[in-house]
Amino acid sequence: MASSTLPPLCTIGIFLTLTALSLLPQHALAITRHYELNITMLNVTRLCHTKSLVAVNGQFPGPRIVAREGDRLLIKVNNHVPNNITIHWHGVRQLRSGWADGPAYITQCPIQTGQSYVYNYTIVGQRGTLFYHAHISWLRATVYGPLIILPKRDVPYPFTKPYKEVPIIFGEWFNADPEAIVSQALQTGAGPNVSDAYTINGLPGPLYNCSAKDTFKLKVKPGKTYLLRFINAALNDELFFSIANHTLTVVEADAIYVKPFETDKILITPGQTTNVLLKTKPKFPGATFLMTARPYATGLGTFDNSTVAGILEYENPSLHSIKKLPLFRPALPALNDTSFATNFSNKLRSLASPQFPANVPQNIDKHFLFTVGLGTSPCDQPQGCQGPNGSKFAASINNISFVQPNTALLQSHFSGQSSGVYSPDFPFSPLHWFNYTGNPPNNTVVGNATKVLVLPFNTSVELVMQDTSILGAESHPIHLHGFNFFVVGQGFGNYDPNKDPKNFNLVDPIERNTFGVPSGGWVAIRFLADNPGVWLMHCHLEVHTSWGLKMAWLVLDGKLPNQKLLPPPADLPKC
Ligand SMILES: *[C@@H]1O[C@H](CO)[C@@H](O)[C@H](O)[C@H]1NC(C)=O
Ligand SMILES: *[C@@H]1O[C@H](CO)[C@@H](O)[C@H](O)[C@H]1NC(C)=O
Ligand SMILES: *[C@@H]1O[C@H](CO)[C@@H](O)[C@H](O)[C@H]1NC(C)=O
Ligand SMILES: *[C@@H]1O[C@H](CO)[C@@H](O)[C@H](O)[C@H]1NC(C)=O
Ligand SMILES: *[C@@H]1O[C@H](CO)[C@@H](O)[C@H](O)[C@H]1NC(C)=O
Ligand SMILES: *[C@@H]1O[C@H](CO)[C@@H](O)[C@H](O)[C@H]1NC(C)=O
Ligand SMILES: *[C@@H]1O[C@H](CO)[C@@H](O)[C@H](O)[C@H]1NC(C)=O
Ligand SMILES: *[C@@H]1O[C@H](CO)[C@@H](O)[C@H](O)[C@H]1NC(C)=O
Ligand SMILES: *[C@@H]1O[C@H](CO)[C@@H](O)[C@H](O)[C@H]1NC(C)=O
Ligand SMILES: *[C@@H]1O[C@H](CO)[C@@H](O)[C@H](O)[C@H]1NC(C)=O
Ligand SMILES: *[C@@H]1O[C@H](CO)[C@@H](O)[C@H](O)[C@H]1NC(C)=O
Ligand SMILES: *[C@@H]1O[C@H](CO)[C@@H](O)[C@H](O)[C@H]1NC(C)=O
Ligand SMILES: [Cu+2]
Repeated sequence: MASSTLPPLCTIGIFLTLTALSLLPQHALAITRHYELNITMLNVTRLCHTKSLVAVNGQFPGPRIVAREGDRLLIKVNNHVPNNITIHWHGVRQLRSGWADGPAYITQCPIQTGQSYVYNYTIVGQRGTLFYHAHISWLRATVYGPLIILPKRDVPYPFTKPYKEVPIIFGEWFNADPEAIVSQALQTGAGPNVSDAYTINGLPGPLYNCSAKDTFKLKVKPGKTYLLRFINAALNDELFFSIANHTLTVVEADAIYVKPFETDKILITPGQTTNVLLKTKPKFPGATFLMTARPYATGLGTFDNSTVAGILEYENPSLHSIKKLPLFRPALPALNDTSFATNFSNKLRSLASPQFPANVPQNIDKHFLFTVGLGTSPCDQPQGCQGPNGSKFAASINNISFVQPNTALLQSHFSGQSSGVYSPDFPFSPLHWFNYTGNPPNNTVVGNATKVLVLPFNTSVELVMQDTSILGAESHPIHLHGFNFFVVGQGFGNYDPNKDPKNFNLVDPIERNTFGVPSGGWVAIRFLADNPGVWLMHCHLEVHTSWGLKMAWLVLDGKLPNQKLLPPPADLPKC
């Protein structure tokens, strides 16, 4: 019954139950949506390489999950692969339901082979495009899929009603096993092997060898408005994207409506989502246009600089009368075009309407300054290491490279057994000042620890994240679990606490869950710590996360009953 009212998005393995029908007004029907995700091995061939990869329900990318704002989701994950697994619902606020967030050893122990776990959470105050992905080691390379939150029934979009909605999810294809790649890199200390292709909905497209048949095609009718729901699920690369001869209107980012603006290119970092309207031309029977994506890369390391392409194809009403039109290819910014990145991110503003206000914290309780960047750790291999000067690559926040514990932080916190698991003394600011974006210090060795930063319930936080030039300045797309944040300011060089706050936008800054710390610069964000639990914050370039560019916030319970973390579900996996 309820599923028939969804737009024509396919809903796989879903059945619905209505709860508390009599208690709620018609527009606020609380629906529980059940999904089952079987994690299984799947043989997939791309670029003439066949490999067995970890997939969801025999699909690659994984199936779509669709819900409406206000719905409860009960998603049973069954692990049928040799690897440990967890799933993260990227961007979902998880109000008081931190047990369902998913990062391994932060909010839960992994679901081990043969085990199951039901992720149980409600979508509160969010609508738009998000995604789910594995949150353990590099399994998210192949375990990911769209998570689409429709507005409440009878609540329209604040933009033209689209004729059709199409998720477009970017990924990275490795001919080798990504788990072997990360484990080799962490052992040798070198940068990990780069991917062999980028993908659109799992398909590399015609610009790669042996790949033309694996091309994403978007078939459109002329004169219609399409809502394209972009998701960057790539492991290690920010991406530029464009469709030849077409303009896109950006309307949403990270499931937050934005002031619409037109552009012919977008930039999307791993962990970000962007909804755009594509208005097709009035008539172009049989015409085809390429859509392409390739990286925005700022670091010194090597990266996959290849280009994924898909095809926008106008349907052909009279196949016989039209001769084949040429295929147009879009122009993308240079691989290192930081000024495009800056201009693009400056265009993103919250809609900030009465219905969708931007609740920017105005009075700040706590100010923090975190450096984010690369570094080294000493070689621990008898045969030597292949990182900088024979050391190993590392990465850190405030010079602390996060050490993954053997048990989940949230469980240790909840049970009052944190001793020996984590310490609550993550530094508020760098312990030593240096010219963060100037000549790097000679000593690049990072410290390592499992530390959390403790926040009382409802603390309003301003955090400045400062890139460093150690081993090269680099853009770091930082993702915060459990919250959205407002991006109130950004700039290049070192943050100046006396001058820069004057220019902060406290009116309509973009609100999102992932934002790139500019290469060689800083970003200031604000959020209200109104969600008790342990919340990971990390670079969404998986290589940097693996090197330790992550930390966790511990938000304490509030005094009122509805300000407390709920108890863990009975089936929460054990370590
Ligand atoms: C998951 O696997 C179980 C047991 O193999 C099967 O009964 C169920 O239909 C599968 N669910 C989906 C959504 O594929
Ligand atoms: C994948 O291919 C291998 C080798 O061809 C085969 O042994 C295996 O059964 C296949 N696995 C699946 C899940 O189809
Ligand atoms: C899901 O979580 C809610 C809130 O904690 C709880 O009331 C409900 O019983 C849970 N449902 C299942 C199936 O565990
Ligand atoms: C990484 O690349 C190197 C050089 O091409 C190769 O020797 C090595 O086997 C690759 N590692 C993995 C895990 O595929
Ligand atoms: C594609 O194949 C050709 C011929 O085998 C080769 O020269 C070229 O380097 C390949 N290109 C890529 C991107 O692998
Ligand atoms: C597409 O754009 C190219 C380059 O700007 C232009 O030469 C061509 O005429 C355009 N084609 C169409 C069908 O608009
Ligand atoms: C991509 O990288 C390869 C290998 O590092 C290099 O040879 C090639 O010139 C690069 N291509 C572009 C377009 O930058
Ligand atoms: C970008 O790369 C080009 C060469 O590919 C180089 O000439 C230019 O200086 C680079 N720009 C920046 C800002 O690094
Ligand atoms: C930091 O380094 C930059 C680049 O070398 C330099 O321009 C700047 O003056 C330095 N700042 C301070 C405070 O030393
Ligand atoms: C770094 O090393 C160089 C040469 O080895 C030395 O001249 C310089 O003073 C050192 N800088 C610092 C900050 O220690
Ligand atoms: C952590 O730091 C200690 C020194 O405090 C060092 O011995 C150890 O190798 C480091 N571990 C890692 C994983 O970097
Ligand atoms: C899976 O996780 C458990 C609990 O943390 C751990 O003991 C085990 O070694 C892990 N297994 C694999 C294959 O990583
Ligand atoms: Cu990073």
